[in-house]
Amino acid sequence: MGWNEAFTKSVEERSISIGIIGLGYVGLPTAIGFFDAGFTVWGVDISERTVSYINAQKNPTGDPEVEGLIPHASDPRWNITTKTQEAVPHCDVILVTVPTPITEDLKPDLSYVRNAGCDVFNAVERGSRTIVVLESTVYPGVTAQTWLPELEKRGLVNGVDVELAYCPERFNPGDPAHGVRQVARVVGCSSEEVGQDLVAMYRHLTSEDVRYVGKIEVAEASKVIENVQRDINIALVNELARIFPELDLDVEDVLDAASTKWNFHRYTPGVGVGGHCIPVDPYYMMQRAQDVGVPAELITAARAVNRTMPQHVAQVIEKILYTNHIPAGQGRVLFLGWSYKPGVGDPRETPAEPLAKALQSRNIHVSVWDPHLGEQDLPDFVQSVNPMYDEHTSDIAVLITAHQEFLNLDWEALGATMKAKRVYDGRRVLDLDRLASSGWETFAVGMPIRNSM
Ligand code: SAJ
Repeated sequence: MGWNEAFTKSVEERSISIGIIGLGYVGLPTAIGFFDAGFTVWGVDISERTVSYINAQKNPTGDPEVEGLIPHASDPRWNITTKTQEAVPHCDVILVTVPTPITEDLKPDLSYVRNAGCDVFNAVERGSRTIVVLESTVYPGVTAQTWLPELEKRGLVNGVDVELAYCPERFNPGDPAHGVRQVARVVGCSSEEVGQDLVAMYRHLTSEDVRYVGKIEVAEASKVIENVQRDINIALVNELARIFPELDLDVEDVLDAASTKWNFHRYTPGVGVGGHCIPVDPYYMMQRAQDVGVPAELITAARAVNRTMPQHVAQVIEKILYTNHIPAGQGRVLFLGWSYKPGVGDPRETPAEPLAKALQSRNIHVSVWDPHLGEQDLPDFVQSVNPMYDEHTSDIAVLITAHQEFLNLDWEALGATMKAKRVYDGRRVLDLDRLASSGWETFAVGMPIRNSM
């Protein structure tokens, strides 16, 4: 079981078996994708709940991409277990799709990657050249730094017992146009032959381009800078959203004008940057730069701008309440949304949390309405409401997440539940002119505070 010269032919014949370690937002769609492409799949997750949900064909993640697509547990090509050691002996290739979060002190947490590697290496057959591919987002050097020592401890050799490779996941939650079957991939591997064979395999998963890019570190670096670039671009517009209102300019007017230039890349200011990718991956790059003594000044500064956006917005909201003569300690705010991005119920790293905390520290009460999240998904220091039914008497509604439900909202109905018809568009997606014409006081991130006070 593993790589050999006939691997490409085995891929074409679908006679190889593929293991996926970690069946979350990335691993489960990947397992289903390779199953649908005709391969035998062994999926592993440490969570009994996840494994039992999948074996009952129930969606364990809430990710719409897998809804109704989980194969039946009786299919011999579909094997789901909590035991890595049960799956590994059956697999020629093992993909590791486990989380790579950051710690409280903003340092990379590689424990999931290390532990998953150890579980695989403990069960791999010596001399099998089992291909082990890390897909989680890391920084250049992590695959070697984290896994090679574990191989050495077990007397295993890369190129003899295993073939290590890296193929970053590029999965966009809640975006059917960019699921695991529709995104381009890159493969890094110290052996070009193995790398090219992995390209052949991944070409059965995605309809987009797949290419070998050289050694593992090239692929690791490409993934992390994709998200670093995005964080920096968003930080620019968030910084401009703080500057232009002081110049009595609406940042959105300026960005719309600038966007008429052919190579201006349009981003949108907001209450902050959430998710398990964009606000996390830069810390991986910063760590690596620090390791080699080259300061990542721009990356660090951009992160600081985005991370403090909630505090900036809290100051603006406090000012709005104060200038509307709402006594300190009596202000009430209704969050429209909590999830870090529209269309999904995902609270990970959501800027709503630091914003709510900043408002609470100013004795401002926060109620939250997010149709994609339940009360159990929200922290206990906010009040979960559905304003159409629950008393909340808020002084201002703050749009946190551009869920479709809020873009199509019955604003008259919401207005009737508010203490005053006041709205702050934290994502610059509302038609503020239309709202103003129906009696709403309108405010927004990056917009000068013009309305009558
Ligand atoms: N955001 C802004 N302004 C923008 C764009 C995003 O404030 O102009 C905020 C969002 O509200 C959100 C956060 O940034 O809170 C992240 O948004 P995102 O659209 O980047 O969504 P993610 O975190 O799901 O990013 C994923 C990433 N995909 C992978 O890592 C495989 C990212 O690389 C993709 O570029 C992104 O989806 C995408 O293209 O939508």
